[in-house]
Amino acid sequence: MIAQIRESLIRGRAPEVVAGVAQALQQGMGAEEILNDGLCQGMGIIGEKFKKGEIFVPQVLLAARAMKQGAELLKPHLVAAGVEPVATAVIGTITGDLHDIGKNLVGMMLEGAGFKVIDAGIGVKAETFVQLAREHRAQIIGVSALLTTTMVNMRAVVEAVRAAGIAAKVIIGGAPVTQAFCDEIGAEGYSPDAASAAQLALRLVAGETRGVGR
Ligand code: B1M
Repeated sequence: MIAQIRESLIRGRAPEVVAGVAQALQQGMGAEEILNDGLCQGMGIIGEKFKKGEIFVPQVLLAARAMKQGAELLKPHLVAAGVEPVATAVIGTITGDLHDIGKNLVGMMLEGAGFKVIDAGIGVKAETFVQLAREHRAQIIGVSALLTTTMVNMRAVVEAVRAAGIAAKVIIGGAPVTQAFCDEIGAEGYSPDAASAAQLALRLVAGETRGVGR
């Protein structure tokens, strides 16, 4: 069934993906398994095909739409309901970058871990992250980047947070981002996936000063 979801996603068939996800949930499959082995792996294959020039932007967009609709169905299963928020997190995709699927997953996982999430959207400037963090008294600022050309803009967020003197901790992630890059720009943490980003945020809120998502 997971293979079928992946295949439908690769073909960009959103209704099939939604039906597959619904069926998998009905049969008792875990939401994280469906997300990671079905939807995320499918998008990974799309990325490979795009890189090799086997498919083009329209097909990637169709797959992205299918991914979003499938993930939307999983959201209630990933998010804890009716719990008092542990803290507030502002999340967004860095300026110049419009990839938002990973960022949206991070948002879902943070909500699942009990955070109140303020989603600043895509193409978010450093000043906007700071302004929202101040306004909402956020303890975490989560920044996503998918392009090697935009990840460099993450440094400005760290610098703006320091300059503003706010207490929020900056965590970063996205396909090209690494722990070494995190250390280089002085962000408080990096994590390779959405689930570990939420765990990292929890540890930072609990008092850890710097961390790595595991
Ligand atoms: Co784009 N794109 N894209 N794209 N796209 C990539 C990123 C690329 C690697 C494809 C490739 O060549 N193989 C490549 C970047 C190359 C590079 O920089 N070295 C690329 C390119 C080149 C481009 C354009 C320039 C193409 C063009 O126009 N010629 C263009 C740029 C537009 C822009 O942003 N200014 C572009 C456009 C697009 C679409 C609009 C068509 C679409 C985005 C749709 C959308 O997001 N709404 C798209 C897509 C879908 C992709 C790929 C295929 C898939 C990305 C994705 O959603 N993955 C991608 C290839 C790839 O990554 N394999 C590609 C699924 C998602 C769940 O994973 O976002 O990595 P990801 O999130 C992961 C982790 O990274 C992590 O958690 C998630 C998993 O749990 N994570 C965090 C993410 N953020 C985090 C934050 C954290 C912690 C963890 O803490 C805060």
